[in-house]
Amino acid sequence: MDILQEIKRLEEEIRKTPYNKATEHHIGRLKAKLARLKGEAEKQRKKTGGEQFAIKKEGDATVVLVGYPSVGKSTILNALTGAKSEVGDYDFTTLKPVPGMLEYKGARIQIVDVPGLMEGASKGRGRGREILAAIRNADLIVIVVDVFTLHNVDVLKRELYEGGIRLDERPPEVIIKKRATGGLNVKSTVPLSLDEETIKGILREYKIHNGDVLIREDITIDRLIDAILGNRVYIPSITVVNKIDLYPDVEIPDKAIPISAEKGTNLDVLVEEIYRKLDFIRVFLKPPGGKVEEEPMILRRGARVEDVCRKLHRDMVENFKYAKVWGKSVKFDGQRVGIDHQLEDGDVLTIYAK
Ligand SMILES: Nc1nc2c(ncn2[C@@H]2O[C@H](COP(=O)(O)OP(=O)(O)OP(=O)(O)O)[C@@H](O)[C@H]2O)c(=O)[nH]1
Ligand SMILES: [Mg+2]
Repeated sequence: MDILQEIKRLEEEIRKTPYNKATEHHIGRLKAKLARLKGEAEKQRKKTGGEQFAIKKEGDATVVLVGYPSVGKSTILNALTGAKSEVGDYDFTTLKPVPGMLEYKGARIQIVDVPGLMEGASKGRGRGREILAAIRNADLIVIVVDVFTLHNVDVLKRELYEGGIRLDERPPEVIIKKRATGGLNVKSTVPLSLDEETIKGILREYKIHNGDVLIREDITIDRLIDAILGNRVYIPSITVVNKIDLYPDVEIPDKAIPISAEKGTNLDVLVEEIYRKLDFIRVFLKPPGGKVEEEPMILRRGARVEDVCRKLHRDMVENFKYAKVWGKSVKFDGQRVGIDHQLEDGDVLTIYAK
């Protein structure tokens, strides 16, 4: 049996096996095996070529528009950024990623229009794998459907999932330390629904027979496998329903934003939601002995002093001595901090270099 057949067989068996305490361990092993085989199949495909079209990240964050052909992705890009991505009333007008820049509240947000994605993309249909690889770089994904194809939201989410992209999910709280001997030692800080034997069975499926595993959430089989593989990306998302001008009474799914890119309807709401979801913070720089700069530096929440250094100059990280911070991230004003210090919105920062 070749890998693809084996994958089919496993998927079939997982579908047919009812999930309960008695089958949990078995399903855990099957899912682990399935994920491993999919990884191998992916590697084989990569060897057989397929040129990548990566996006060069620019600005303070990158947003990618993802949707079926002809839903209006290029029209949206053009309306938001003034880019000139080709628009056509036929499928696959856009053949490679096209970037544009949106400036909003001081942030420079790169928006990227990628070719249409569809069912089977994760298996390589319609250059799907290259498109998925490009999408993985995004800081935010905007899923675009039009008023006639609302059901494609689920298809797109499934393809992204199969492509290793986890939407609106936090990374699993699992730390795995492999060791040479001593068996598997599983510890958790919260009560677990999964049996320890299921967890160990999954780890062994990945040839992890010795080591310490610390679990800090009530983990599922799928999230445990994601943690072991470690190659998933976790990206927030927004869903947009376009062409609302053609069918104003359509029932909009929960939390989705109805727009008309052509008529300009509701684009302000979309832009505000993009800005909000990107979770920016503003940090004000103060040169040593100088005055606080008026223009803030825009960073993502969770950013550290190191990220500021990188934005300032490529040698800054190397030449960094220490920094002083005034604001919410420190206990007292003018506190001296290191390069790993995490900043907060509104902080003032002075960097001292060698
Ligand atoms: N009525 C209406 N038509 C729209 C709207 N947005 C886009 N269109 C039309 O829909 C068609 C497809 O638009 P594109 O922007 O090329 O779609 P796309 O998603 O980039 O398509 P591909 O590049 O093929 O993946 C064009 O004829 C657009 O003029 C809208 O809000 N309302
Ligand atoms: Mg297009």
